[in-house]
Amino acid sequence: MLSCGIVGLPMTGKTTVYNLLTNSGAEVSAFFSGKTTTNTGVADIPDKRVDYLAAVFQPEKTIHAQLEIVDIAGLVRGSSTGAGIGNSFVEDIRHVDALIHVVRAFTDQDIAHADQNIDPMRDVETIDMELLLADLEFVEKRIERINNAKKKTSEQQAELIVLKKIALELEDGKPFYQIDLTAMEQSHLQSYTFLTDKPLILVVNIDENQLIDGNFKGQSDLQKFAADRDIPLLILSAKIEAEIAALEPADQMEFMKDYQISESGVFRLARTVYGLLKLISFFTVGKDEVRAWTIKKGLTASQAAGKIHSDLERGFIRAETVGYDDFIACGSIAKAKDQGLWRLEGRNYPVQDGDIISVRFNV
Ligand SMILES: Nc1nc2c(ncn2[C@@H]2O[C@H](COP(=O)(O)OP(=O)(O)OP(=O)(O)O)[C@@H](O)[C@H]2O)c(=O)[nH]1
Ligand SMILES: [Mg+2]
Repeated sequence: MLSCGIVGLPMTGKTTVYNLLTNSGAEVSAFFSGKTTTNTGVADIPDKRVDYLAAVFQPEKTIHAQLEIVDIAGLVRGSSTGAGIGNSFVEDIRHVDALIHVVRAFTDQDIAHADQNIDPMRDVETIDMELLLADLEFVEKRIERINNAKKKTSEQQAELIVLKKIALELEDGKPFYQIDLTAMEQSHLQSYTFLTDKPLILVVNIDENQLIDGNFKGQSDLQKFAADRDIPLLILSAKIEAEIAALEPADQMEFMKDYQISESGVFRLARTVYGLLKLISFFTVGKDEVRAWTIKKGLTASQAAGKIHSDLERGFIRAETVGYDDFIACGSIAKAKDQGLWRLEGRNYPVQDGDIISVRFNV
């Protein structure tokens, strides 16, 4: 399963966002406790198409696409120089596929800010720096480990040269994704991942007044920063969304209308992650189960079949396929067949977002 890590300064609403995404009740506290608990959970990716297919097929089980979400404690500034509780727990998100950075814009006298006043742009830069320092520390540890080896293999010697080059660049303030590396150099890094190499989404957590105003202090700077770097920026109020999520469905709609929220920010967030990771969904349908499967865009029919079961890839014959929109237009598989919209696709067919697929196979 693909995964996302949530980062940010302390007390920005990370765990509140995590709870919304994963529908769980991890502890949020109004004071900085210094605890470094990491929460791990699974988020269903909301998808109206899945809900519709479930309404049509009335299956026993409906399974949405899923993402793993990892929520760590707030990173503190300057921990590399020994400040506060340190940031070693950031290693809990080294394996994730993307990062969600929750930035505080909300004002609340009762919730202390790590840097006293509200300044989203500064906070984004602070966290960028902490991620970079975490990468530097990671590289330095590997360098030290190789240096401590009694006898270095030629492989290790080559790796050491690459690691030293990266360390110099990181020290210069260059995030990993901007460092030029040859294919040869990259080949020595295959087992490593870097925090400053991961796709990133910025989530600005606003308060009620800012939601009503449609603006927060520093918004245009942040929007320009994100646009220049091609970083998706989402603005939402975690607190209001949490209040809405606690209501009965009928009241939820009412509440959202009041705030002129057309769609839950957490829905938007889940969708943005999906887009950022270049993921698409295909569906399998039936009486027992309607299910969304997540694949990277561009996978072929036989590779997609392999996601369901390795036997389906090995013994792949054909993928019986109908596009979601075609299916909706026809209303049933039988009608789609009548109208020639139910296609037989071969193993190299690139699966499209929304394809409803039934794999013919033989093992
Ligand atoms: N006023 C206001 N308070 C919020 C909002 N989002 C979260 N909070 C409050 O801020 C406090 C911290 O929220 P958390 O979600 O635990 O924040 P966190 O970023 O996970 O904090 P750490 O894990 O300690 O770094 C809680 O009291 C929340 O209720 C918001 O949008 N507005
Ligand atoms: Mg938290």
